[in-house]
Amino acid sequence: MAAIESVMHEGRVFEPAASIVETAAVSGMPAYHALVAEAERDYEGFWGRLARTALDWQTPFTKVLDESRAPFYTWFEDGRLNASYNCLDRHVENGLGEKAALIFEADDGTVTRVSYRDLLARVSRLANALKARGVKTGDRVVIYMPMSVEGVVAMQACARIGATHSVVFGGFSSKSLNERIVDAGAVAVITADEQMRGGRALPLKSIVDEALAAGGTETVTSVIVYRRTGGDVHWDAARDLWLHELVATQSDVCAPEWVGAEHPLFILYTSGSTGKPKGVQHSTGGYLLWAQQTMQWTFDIKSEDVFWCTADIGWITGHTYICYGPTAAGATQVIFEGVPTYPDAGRFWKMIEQHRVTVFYTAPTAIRSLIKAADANPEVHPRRYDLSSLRVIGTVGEPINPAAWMWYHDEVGGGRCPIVDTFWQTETGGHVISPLPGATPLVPGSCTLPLPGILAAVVDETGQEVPNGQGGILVIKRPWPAMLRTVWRDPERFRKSYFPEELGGTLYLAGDGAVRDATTGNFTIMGRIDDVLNISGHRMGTMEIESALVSHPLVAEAAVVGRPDDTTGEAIVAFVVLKRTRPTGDEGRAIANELRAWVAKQIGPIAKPRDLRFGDNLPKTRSGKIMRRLLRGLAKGETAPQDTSTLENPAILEQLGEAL
Ligand code: 6R9
Repeated sequence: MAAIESVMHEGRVFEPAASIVETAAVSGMPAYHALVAEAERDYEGFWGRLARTALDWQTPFTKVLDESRAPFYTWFEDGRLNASYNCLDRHVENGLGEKAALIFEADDGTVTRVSYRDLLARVSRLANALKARGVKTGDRVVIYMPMSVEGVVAMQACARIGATHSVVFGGFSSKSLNERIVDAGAVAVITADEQMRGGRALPLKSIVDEALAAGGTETVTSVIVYRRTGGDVHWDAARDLWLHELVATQSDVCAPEWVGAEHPLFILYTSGSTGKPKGVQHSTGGYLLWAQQTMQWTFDIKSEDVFWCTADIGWITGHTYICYGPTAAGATQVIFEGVPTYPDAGRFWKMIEQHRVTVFYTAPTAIRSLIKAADANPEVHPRRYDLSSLRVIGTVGEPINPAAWMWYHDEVGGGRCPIVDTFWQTETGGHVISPLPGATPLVPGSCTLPLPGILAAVVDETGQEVPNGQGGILVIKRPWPAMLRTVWRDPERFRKSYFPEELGGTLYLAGDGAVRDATTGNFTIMGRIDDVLNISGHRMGTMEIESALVSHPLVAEAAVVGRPDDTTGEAIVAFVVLKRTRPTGDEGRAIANELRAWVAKQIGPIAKPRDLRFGDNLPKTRSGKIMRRLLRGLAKGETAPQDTSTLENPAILEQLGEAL
């Protein structure tokens, strides 16, 4: 809570510089308030106007919003369009064919430029190849790819033919990949032989092989492999195909498949409060509208900008602000294969300098680790690089602490670039609460105000709005076009998770706590209120990690909590009871390492517990409930737990407090 306290007492305010206000898409607070008022006055008219302006429709829509099947809202339903057409063809038709769409920098520094015309041709060839393999509109295609031009091409190719993609982050294990392929019922998997990160080659194709061998994946008839490193791969001639061979014979013209606005553009799995990740399903029209609109509002994107979002396409940020938003806006963007610390921690700054990046978007966890690196080694300090091209800088994924905000502002932004601290989620499709760079006065650590058309509020447990200054539950009061449509194959889970009866059934529950400033109304996000952890900006369910742990033959019981961490935001702490006696010393450390490796194998390295504690038991109430509040205290290193009167077995707290 210390970080939140310091945000709430934050008195510094940074007004946007006149030079930014002058040219911004939303110029000054009156312009922001005018948009907010327009949405309040005529909600459907507002969204209809934006959708008609931002997107090209093959068949115009006649109705904006249908609430008759709430909370299964539909937007622009009788309109038809194609996402890939809006991201590629229309720019080529408008004379931007030679403009750079992608500036790809590989792990080893090699740079490849891809123009809009070239990107369209590559997307069309792969789209034709997918069709030739029998992939049809509405089929699901799983993409398990490194950061690459081919990764973006694969997503856009699916969109072109109306196939619904589901990208799985390349750090997930074969088991996680298998579960997602099975749940999605994918007909094809697009992958690479290996990926390069920080000078090391890491396997992808062999993980796909394992995932498909694990069963339940009979629907998959094609595995398309992009040759990235040329490393050895096992080959199954019945289903495996080299991407370069497959596209070589295809035409570079492919008519886009016009789909209804509600057609599922993609499914993206994310962690929730149960052990099973949810397939968040997004639409084509509403989603794409917001991807493009927020590029204009939040990033103030202009035709001469060079945009760089450092996320991976495996996360929602890489979907909205790499694959779809920048291309829909016709922008030039940098995409990066590697990691921020290779060959040294000056890599981001060097790339900004080299590519003259103007709008830069990254995660607080990256900023915090680069602060540490710069403190330790002045050679990699941002002030050693020419960052004068930067105009707007942004963050996403977790709260940014005021100290990191100030460093980002002064050392990276040179004190002149507004910081857009964008709050949003896999489910919201795009930004929902964020400053506008040419309007909003900035307060370090606050994501400030809702974007026009987003009716965010803070409520109590019964759904009643609480006064500003009082903490509560973050909700959105009306549907918006980019919101998730459902949980894939589980509409009941969608309703229960996001529109709970307890809050009245009509409020969208974000899953975060928040407080609004008493005078400005600015929002400060106070972190998740459910059993979801945020590790380096990545969502991880505690239940998922617990079920991975208890599937190990040695483990009887496990409870997972988060503890605050200076660099990663939160760190995973696991309390474990073994089926044998409690191990200590070297033996305890050896078993802890084995369990960490086990979790990495079950879910992926990001889910590995930082700390593992063994006990003869877990702290439980007399009715047998695990007391997570106590575990969170122990994880933080608190020794004397608060109130243990309801605890069945107080003695074990001492055991669990012992670090290995
Ligand atoms: C885009 C993305 C969503 C969760 C969200 C919240 C946290 C994201 C934030 C933020 C504070 C911000 N979060 N942005 N917290 N300030 N600017 O990250 O999506 O992976 O689904 O995570 O991340 O807790 O609920 P996702």
